[in-house]
Amino acid sequence: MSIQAIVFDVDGTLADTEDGHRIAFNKAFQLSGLDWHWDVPLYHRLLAVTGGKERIRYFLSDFLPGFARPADFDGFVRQLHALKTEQYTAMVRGGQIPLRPGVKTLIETAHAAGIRLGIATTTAPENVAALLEVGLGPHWAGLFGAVGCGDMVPNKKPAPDVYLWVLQQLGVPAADCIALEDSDNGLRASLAAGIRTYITVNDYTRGQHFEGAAAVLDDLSDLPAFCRMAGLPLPEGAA
Ligand code: XBP
Ligand code: MG
Repeated sequence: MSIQAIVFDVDGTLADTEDGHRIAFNKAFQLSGLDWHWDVPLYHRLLAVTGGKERIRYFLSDFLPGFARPADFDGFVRQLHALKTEQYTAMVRGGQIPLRPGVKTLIETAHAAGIRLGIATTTAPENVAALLEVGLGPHWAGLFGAVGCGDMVPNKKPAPDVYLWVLQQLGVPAADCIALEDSDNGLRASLAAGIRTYITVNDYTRGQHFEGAAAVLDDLSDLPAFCRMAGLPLPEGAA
């Protein structure tokens, strides 16, 4: 059976975003008068937990247990994360985080060939909209049959929830779908949903373990080679 749908992870896959997130977190901490600073080595460790709000909680529980938590701790985390999202979307809209090589052509080629497209991400919906408005144009949402993100599902990656939700929305069985991911958490989620998954690594995920991936690539810069491997229609003009 030919591929009926492609489901894309966002952070690290559509674009190399994670250091932008790290910088946005640090800006939000500074604006909030907090003396916290997430450097690259620490952020590598914090990425074990998906979801920005969950990551802040993980940082406080495992790296800053002495922090005096405000009475409304949930509200504190929510407001801090909302401030971070403002910083991050401003960076994205400023053009600082472009789509990775081959991504735009893959999306446009697959859409033109009638393949259903989905997004399955842990990041906030505002971040998806900013990244794809800049990367694909104002009508980006029309290219996707389902956009699963952030708190829409009860359990974030590595749980399969967001992938199962997207498959259900697209009405495509997992066996007729492929996924594109960048991280071990993401791969565990897509494999648990029964989806054949291709990995494109980045500096934050290169050293992770990807057992079960259909292939592990540096990126999609040789898009015709990827399309042949994955059984996808070739981009226009590809031999
Ligand atoms: C990666 C994540 C997200 C981002 C930060 O998402 O785990 O939490 O690191 O974004 P993806 P938020 O599933 O796209 O790889 O602060 O909005 O969560
Ligand atoms: Mg990712």
